[in-house]
Amino acid sequence: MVRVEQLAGGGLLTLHDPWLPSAEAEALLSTLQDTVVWKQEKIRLFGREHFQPRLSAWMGDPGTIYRYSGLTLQPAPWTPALAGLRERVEATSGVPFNSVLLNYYRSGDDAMGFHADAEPELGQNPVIASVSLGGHRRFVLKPTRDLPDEAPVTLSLGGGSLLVMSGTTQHFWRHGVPRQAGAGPRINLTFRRIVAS
Ligand SMILES: O=C(O)CCC(=O)C(=O)O
Repeated sequence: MVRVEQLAGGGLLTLHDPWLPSAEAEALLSTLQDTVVWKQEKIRLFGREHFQPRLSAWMGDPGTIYRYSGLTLQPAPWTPALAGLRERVEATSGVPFNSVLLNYYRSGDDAMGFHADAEPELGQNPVIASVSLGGHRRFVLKPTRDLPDEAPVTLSLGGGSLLVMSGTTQHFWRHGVPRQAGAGPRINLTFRRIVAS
C-alpha cells in the first residue's frame, strides 16, 4: 500500500508499507546486526559531549563525507546487500542516492532526538528515503516555528517499510524517534545524496 501525505509548507511523505517482503526484511535485519561495524558515536550537543542513544554506521560512494553534530563520517564501502537495496530504493523513489546512514535501535530505550536532515552537503530540499527493518517505532514529525498552527504527524515505521520524505519536509519539519517501552530491535537506513563535501 502507498500512503501519500502532503505536509504544510510544501513537504511530502510517501510511505510504502509493506515494501520489502517480510521474510527478506527479517533476514536483512539479522545480516546487518551481525555484519555491520556498528559504533556508538559521541556527539556534541549544546556544547556538551554525549554518546548517541543508538548505534550507527555510514556507508557510501568514495568521497561522500557527512558532517553532523560535530562528527565527520568517512564512508565505508557498500556491502553487496546494501548496494542491491540502494538500487531497489532508487527504482521505487525515482531518485539517485550515493550514501546511507544506518541506525540500530537495540531496544525501545534507544532513540533519535528531533532534527532535520538539513546539512549543507545534502543541498536544498533533499529527498531522504528511509527503510525500516525489525520492530515498529513511532516516527514523529513536528512543525518548525514557521508553521505554528500545524499538529505533529506520527507514523509507525518497521517491518520493511519505505518512507520517502521530499519537497520542503526538511525545511519546515523536524523528525525523531522517541523512546518506546517494549519495542524490539530495529534498524533504519536513510538513503541520502551528498551533493557537496
Ligand atoms: O530511525 C528513523 O526512522 C529515523 C532516522 C533519522 O531520523 C535519520 O537518520 O536522520
